[in-house]
Amino acid sequence: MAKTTKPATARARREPSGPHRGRTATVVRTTKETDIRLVLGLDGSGRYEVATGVPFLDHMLELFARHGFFDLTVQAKGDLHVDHHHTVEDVGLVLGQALREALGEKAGIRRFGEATVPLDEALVQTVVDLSGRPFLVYDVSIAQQKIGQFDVELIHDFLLALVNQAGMNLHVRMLSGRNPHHVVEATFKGLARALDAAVTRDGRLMGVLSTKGTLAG
Ligand SMILES: [Mn+2]
Repeated sequence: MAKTTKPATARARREPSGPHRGRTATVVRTTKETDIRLVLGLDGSGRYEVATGVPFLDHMLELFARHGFFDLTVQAKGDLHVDHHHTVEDVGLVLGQALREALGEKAGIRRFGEATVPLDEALVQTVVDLSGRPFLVYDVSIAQQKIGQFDVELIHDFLLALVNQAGMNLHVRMLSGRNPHHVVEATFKGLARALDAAVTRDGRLMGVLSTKGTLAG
């Protein structure tokens, strides 16, 4: 009896495939609390493959990649039986390391970027300077402490870790907002848009955009 054979089907790949082009960095970091592998491509197209075990963080990282036109792969295994804190903070830390590494000497980049992003009632202004000097101003107050299982306060910790490792100045200012999901989502979209602008190369630039001659901090 003839066997029925299924025709081979071509499966569309949604995840990033092939080598990243342009400025990229791969960071692997393993501690007793988390095990993280992250690949960042600054000259990407917004492709992502994110699995941190924290669904709300995945949601934020995915829209960060999409709206910043970054290619981003994140695989994280953290001690989620303790809580989300180590995983969220360490993913921020590793993303910051990757950003710093991918930028290298920062020659030819525009350095500054800003975006004001709405989501319904929420409006968040995000300003970055890839100065090499870590500083975070996080002027966001949300009454509600949880987004589902996610502790809203962890966003502050994520951004602090990111800023410290990337060596960047970041101001996040909530101009209006009520729903924490909206506020945090507007923050990540704004961060993506501001960073996309700041890492963009300007053909007029020779070397780094600094009269000091360095953006190493
Ligand atoms: Mn959402």
